[in-house]
Amino acid sequence: MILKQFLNAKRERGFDPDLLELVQTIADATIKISKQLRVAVLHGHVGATEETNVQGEVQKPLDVIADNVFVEACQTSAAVSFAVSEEQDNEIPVSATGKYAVIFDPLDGSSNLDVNVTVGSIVSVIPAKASSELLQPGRNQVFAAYAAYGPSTSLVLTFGDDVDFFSLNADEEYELADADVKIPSGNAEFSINTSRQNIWDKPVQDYIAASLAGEGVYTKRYNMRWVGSMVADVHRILTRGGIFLYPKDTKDPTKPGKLRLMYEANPMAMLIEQAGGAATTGYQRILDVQPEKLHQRVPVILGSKNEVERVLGYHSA
Ligand code: AFP
Repeated sequence: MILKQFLNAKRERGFDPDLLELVQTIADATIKISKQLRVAVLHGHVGATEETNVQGEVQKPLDVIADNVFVEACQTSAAVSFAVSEEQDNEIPVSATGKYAVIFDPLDGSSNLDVNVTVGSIVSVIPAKASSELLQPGRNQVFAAYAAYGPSTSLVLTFGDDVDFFSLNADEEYELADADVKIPSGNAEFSINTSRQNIWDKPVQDYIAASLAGEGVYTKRYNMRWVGSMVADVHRILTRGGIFLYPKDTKDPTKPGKLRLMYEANPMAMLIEQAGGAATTGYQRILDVQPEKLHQRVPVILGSKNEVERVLGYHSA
């Protein structure tokens, strides 16, 4: 089944046609980005620009290209009130009659671009007519998705009922590869940047130490994987289980974690929960965090439910 047919079936089941059309537009934007990525080296689009974004991060040419693709896609849809991008300081007003805000990281993991490692796009859609309505907790999302640009291009999405996994076929159309995806439990594998170990929050230090030792409830010593593109790491966990952590640390007290709430943590948390997993800051369910600003950062711990519960056990000990 291709995405168009999947969305038609949703229409028949009473989903908002404007939202479904918007999702097709978002999917088309990711196909455009996938095509650009394939030829990026040949077009000299790797390396850095001379610009930095609102996060203070150096922009890559493909960050800018992907951002333009997303913003232009949003601008073609009358259903969109605002576009909010990692690459833009402020929200971009789109249509005065729009009812959905599209919040996105157009190209996540872009420091992996120069070495041809999987990167992705992450998207969240919330109901919002006015800019005063943008700072909503993630539980209000009506749609979340990521595209992973790897050996194949994957689109994984949820409308809040289940999680469906599409793969780009030879005709450049998204074809359903797996419906109602559920995260397996029991995969003894964690994903964390261990170079920051000495500054992690103490409960996370204790959890990782115990899982490495294979002590107590841990029946074997854990394995580690870290791509450094959240999309790739989350896609692996969604597929075979395990846990992803970018915890609170002591590096900079003004930054409670590295990842951004509204266009990284929230959409991933919605997908993970819908797939039967869990997502927390260590202290609160991610989807219940009340955003105070668009580019807010938050600690992220997500993956197989039993594993996230183990980490939470160290926080409440
Ligand atoms: P970039 O987009 O700057 O490459 O950052 C990627 C990211 O936001 C997320 O996708 C990764 O999980 C995380 O940062 C990697 O962080 P480290 O640089 O600490 O490995």
